[in-house]
Amino acid sequence: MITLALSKGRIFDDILPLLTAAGIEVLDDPEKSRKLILDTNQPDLRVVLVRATDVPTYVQYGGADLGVVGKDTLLESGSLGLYQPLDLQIAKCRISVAVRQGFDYAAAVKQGSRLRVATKYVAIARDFFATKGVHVDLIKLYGSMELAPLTGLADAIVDLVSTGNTLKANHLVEVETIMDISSHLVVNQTALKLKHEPIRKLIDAFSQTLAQSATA
Ligand code: PRT
Ligand code: MG
Repeated sequence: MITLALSKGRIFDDILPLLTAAGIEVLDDPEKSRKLILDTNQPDLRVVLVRATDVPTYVQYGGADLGVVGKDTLLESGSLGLYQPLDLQIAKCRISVAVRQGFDYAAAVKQGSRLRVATKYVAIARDFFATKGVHVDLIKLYGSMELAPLTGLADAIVDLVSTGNTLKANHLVEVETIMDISSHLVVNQTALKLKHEPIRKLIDAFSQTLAQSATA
């Protein structure tokens, strides 16, 4: 049995076409069912639904053989010795610095005073500002980062952006892109050895589809 860890929402929705192209059909709709273990049309493949941030942990400890996870989550968790064979090019977004409209970010950075930055991505933010030589006080949040600059909790946030609509709706502007983000396939190293054949088959099926859509 091969166990694939996915998170509900955009990653699940975006991986479906890749699964379909590989001949895999998930037999339950996670938005309708409360099941956490979903069967597929392949008797030896099942899907487990976990929080996006828990996917690397499940795969690291073998609770799942493979998983699909955003590069943001992987970088933030330190990637834990997982084999990362494929960038699946799904759930694309970017991780950016944003501030309140009218806040002079360039001046704040140039002045060399400490910038207060709120984020869920403390490791990514620390690396980014350290490389730039900007002194920051990082404030760890678990959600609604957009609120931080509006309430005076922070000068800036580091958060994921896709359309930019959420920033706009909260009178925030993106001032720097830290990196582009997409979701990657991660594989448990032991599973890769012990279940080499079916896992290899799945990786090959995904990469074939990706190669086809790249040339299409
Ligand atoms: O939501 P939950 O707390 O359960 O967990 P999660 O946020 O870790 O999971 P989920 O499903 O929201 O995100 C999973 C992965 O999707 C992330 O790790 C990213 O790699 C990827 N992804 C792609 C995104 C976005 N696009 C995205 N837009 N994750 C979050 N967002 C947020 C963004 O920060 C903003 O708040 O969605 C909101 C809408 O974005 P705009 O710019 O389109 O308005
Ligand atoms: Mg979310």
